[in-house]
Amino acid sequence: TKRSDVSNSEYAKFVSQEVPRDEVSILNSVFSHLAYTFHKNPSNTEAMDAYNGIAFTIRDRLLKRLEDTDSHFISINAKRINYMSMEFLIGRTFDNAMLALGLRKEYSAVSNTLGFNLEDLIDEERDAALGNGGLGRLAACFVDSMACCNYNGWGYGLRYRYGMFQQQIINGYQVEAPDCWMDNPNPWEFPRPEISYKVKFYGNIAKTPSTSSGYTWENAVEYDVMAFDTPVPAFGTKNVGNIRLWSCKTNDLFDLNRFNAGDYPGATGNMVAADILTYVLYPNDNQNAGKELRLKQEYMFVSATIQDIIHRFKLTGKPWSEFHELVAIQLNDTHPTLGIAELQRILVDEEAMSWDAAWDIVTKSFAFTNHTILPEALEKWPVPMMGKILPRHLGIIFDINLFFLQHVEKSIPSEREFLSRISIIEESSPQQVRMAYLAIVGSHRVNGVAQIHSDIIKATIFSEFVKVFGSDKFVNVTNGVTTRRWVNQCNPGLSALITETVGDESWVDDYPKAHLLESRVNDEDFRKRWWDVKQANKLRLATYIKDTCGITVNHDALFDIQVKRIHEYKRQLMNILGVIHRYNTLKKMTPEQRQDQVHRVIIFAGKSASGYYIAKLIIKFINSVADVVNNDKDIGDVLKVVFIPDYCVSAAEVIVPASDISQHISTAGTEASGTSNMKFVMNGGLILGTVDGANVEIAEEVGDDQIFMFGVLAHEVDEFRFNLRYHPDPLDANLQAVYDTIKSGVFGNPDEFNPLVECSHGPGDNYLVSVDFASYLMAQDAVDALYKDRESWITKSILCGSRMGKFTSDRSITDYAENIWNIEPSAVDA
Ligand code: GPV
Repeated sequence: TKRSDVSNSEYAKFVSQEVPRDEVSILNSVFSHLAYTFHKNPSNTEAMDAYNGIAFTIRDRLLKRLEDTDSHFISINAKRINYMSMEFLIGRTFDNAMLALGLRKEYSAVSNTLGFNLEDLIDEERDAALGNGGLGRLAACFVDSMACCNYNGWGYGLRYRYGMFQQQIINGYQVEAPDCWMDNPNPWEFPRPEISYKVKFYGNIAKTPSTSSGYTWENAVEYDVMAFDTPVPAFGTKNVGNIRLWSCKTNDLFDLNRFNAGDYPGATGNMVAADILTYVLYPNDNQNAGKELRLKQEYMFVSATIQDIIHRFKLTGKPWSEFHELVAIQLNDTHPTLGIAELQRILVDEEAMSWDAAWDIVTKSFAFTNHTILPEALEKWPVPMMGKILPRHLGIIFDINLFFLQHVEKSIPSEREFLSRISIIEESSPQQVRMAYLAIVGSHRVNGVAQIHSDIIKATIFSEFVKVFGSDKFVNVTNGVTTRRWVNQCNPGLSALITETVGDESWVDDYPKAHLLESRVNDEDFRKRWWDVKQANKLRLATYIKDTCGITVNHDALFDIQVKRIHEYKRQLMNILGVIHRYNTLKKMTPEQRQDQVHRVIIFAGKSASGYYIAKLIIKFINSVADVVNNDKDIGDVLKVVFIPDYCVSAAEVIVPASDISQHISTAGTEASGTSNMKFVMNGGLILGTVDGANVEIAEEVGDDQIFMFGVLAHEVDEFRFNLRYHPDPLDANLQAVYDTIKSGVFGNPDEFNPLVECSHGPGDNYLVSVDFASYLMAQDAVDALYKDRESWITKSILCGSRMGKFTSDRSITDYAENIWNIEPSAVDA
């Protein structure tokens, strides 16, 4: 008998067994991992060991499902979505996986048997923080939803050794420390050394008749890039998703001869050069730093991914003409746009395809999501830099551009000016490659992430492309968030209420069912429990604040929360100026009047890009104001200001369920969507926001009355900016009083904070803080008034929570599947 026959039949028997789900079997597998994976027995098992031992048994169970899912999709030749993203902000996996497998109770009992509380073990896990903010978290929600909705979808990204930096607050200032998340064993990844590809940089292009395109890429530096798979647990289905992350193999780059000669730096130089490619995630959100190493990261990511996609496609044995029927590639912003040039290069240089046939495949496979209109975020690469690192790709991009401009000239007779405006190459000095333009030209669909944003990109930054390609190429897919993590996992109290109302847990992957909550809005007992759940979540956050900041806050106060990346356009500055106004107002009152006011805890959290001077100054300013307010005996509990350090996914899971109000107050037209706004409202928080991003659609769904909206509208912004520059109105008296307080020096040296004064009024006020300030304060007054009327508040909170069905990422993914990917779901156990 052949080895394969024996092993295949035995193996078939083995894998057809269900992995046991009972407590005793689970406990035994935990013992086995403790003993044989980690060299531990129950007497020397610490919390970290217990977490690892348990997590590895979950890992086993996930891997089984991952295998089953993969075989299933291969067997039916399913089309696959390849979601390409430089960021996946996953956070923790442990709790999420237990809930997905439906084994949380069993694992809780097993933890107790080992002498631990499951909640404490959950806190042993380090966040996987491979992303900056909304864009990276969206990618994580999307792979969750693809798996949950039974789509054949994989995420592709980079395995950064250091994720998003850890933020310390020292003397009020942000200080960055490396995020050493790989120091512990990671139960959630599977190294796949057998899956590796060569990725090339530098070198030169030679004309050779031997290739069909006539070009070869010579003298390049080559690296081996290898895969690490991260299974994505899915709730309510046996499908499991996958995020494939790339990293360089470095061992064979060690130079033994140099080492033997005593040249240690020389011996390891090439290893370091390869390793450093995936050392760090660039900590910029909505900002393009243009660093050479980042371009190399992007190309390494893109090249390995496209090669992997092609490899899988070839296994199907189908002709190239069917590539786009089996492969969809979604570009999460422009960061993976080089994939367009890479696929074209492989097809024409290595697969001997004609330019036009290759280009047809490329444009039918790729689609592009835009996440911002902020000019400083739009990626551009200098032509000389790209020519040095990726000479062949630069040539291909010039050709793509040439054919594109020729097409435009033919179809719409246009002047040179028009052509230079839409050219992929910006004629600056040096020339620059406009990545968003390349992404549009190389894709069959382009989408924005909320209706207002999709409308704005068509009318502004991409308007010329609408003329060229027609309006239908540009679509909207409003963002969403996974209800598995952002309701079921982070808010057990609320989840129990929804489950009781719906009758079962089906709402977790069918979120529109939460609308049934509305039927209980007049039920006294239900209303009380709804309120109690919020109070319990606020108590949990108060404890977290005590532990992380040492500040005692009263959980009966109104919790007013703004947590997100620190950015001028998000206007944390307007928030803190409003806090100073509140402080001034309270100071003028008698003690009796003060006690009569709504007590508030104002909570901030968020990281600033390390080189973003104003954002860092805003953090210092918030902390300086907090110091004064929190230590003012007159104020006491009436007002507290808190800056929670090191905002991250696991912190958000404690913060989000605890809001009464959350603020989403970007200057109209600047926030593409926002996604935390959705999470807060799902968890029964009301929002105070501008008419921007997804706030607009949230208001449509929950009703204008349920939401506190203020501020100028997107189409008015330009005119206000113009007026601030040339015909400024007199300054609002309240804002002037706030500036006077700052200038009096109560918050510290006023010179230090002067740049913040200068960028919040007059010609420096790019984000219209001074324009919106008065209406912002009015909206805040309305919040106070409503909070005093507890019954009305509870009604609004329930109505909001029940009407958020649209904002599950399952709906977003279904929109993508139907309108962009043209793909059907298929369950592994169906
Ligand atoms: I471009 N976004 C982000 O987090 N980082 C970025 O570099 C860029 C965009 C965000 C937008 O700012 C949010 O409005 C949006 O909700 C999110 O992407 C997901 O679409």
